[in-house]
Amino acid sequence: MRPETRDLFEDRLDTTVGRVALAPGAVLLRGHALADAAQLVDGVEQIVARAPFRHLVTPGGFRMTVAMTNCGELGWVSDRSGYRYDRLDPESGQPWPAMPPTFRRFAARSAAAAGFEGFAPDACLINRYRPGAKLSLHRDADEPDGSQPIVSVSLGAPAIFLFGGAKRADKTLRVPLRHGDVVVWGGPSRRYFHGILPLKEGGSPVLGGERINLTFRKAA
Ligand code: MD3
Ligand code: FE
Repeated sequence: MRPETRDLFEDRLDTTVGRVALAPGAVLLRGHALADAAQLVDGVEQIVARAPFRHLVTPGGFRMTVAMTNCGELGWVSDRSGYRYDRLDPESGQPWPAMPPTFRRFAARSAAAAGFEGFAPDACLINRYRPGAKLSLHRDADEPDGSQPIVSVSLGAPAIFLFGGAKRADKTLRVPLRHGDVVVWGGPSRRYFHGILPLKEGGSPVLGGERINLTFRKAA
């Protein structure tokens, strides 16, 4: 890429509205959730009342700095025995809270805006970042159908998203994700390595300096 082209691309990554193609099948929709943000945050509060945020333990025995919960028929969990989707919240033994219809509609609308018609998620993983929390480079590979996209919504404090490639060692692009940003990950990028850098203190007063990320998935 010629240097001036790269600059143009990096400027585009920093815009406040509009659409940026990040990779084959990956589309960033800047500010696409702004009109729905209050409803999404309300929904998260209701879910968290029944399925509180918790710091899961990885199979390697590390406690994650990100706190997680889920809604929908399936929830993503991790413990010493491995990662999996489960119908029950292991903390309560009860099914995960239902996915609010507003969440479903929002996810389907976002996927359609990126060219994926008929997206019907059955799982929504909710991640909470407080200052210092991060998500190490990983791949989302626990969903059986890789042709189904993932829709992610960022709320609250901004974070730097690391977007790699098909191999762990591939160079990573740094993409700032802010309140109201939506990314649809489909096609080859669905299996790319990605992560979140440690959240900064005082990033934004929205949500008291916390960052919430919702990822809508088809996990069955
Ligand atoms: C790229 N969450 O929950 S969202 C995750 O901000 C996760 O909490 C991050 O990675 C967060 O698994 C990043 C963006 C994201 C989500 C899923 C992806 C990017 C992705 C799946 C494939 C490729
Ligand atoms: Fe991920």
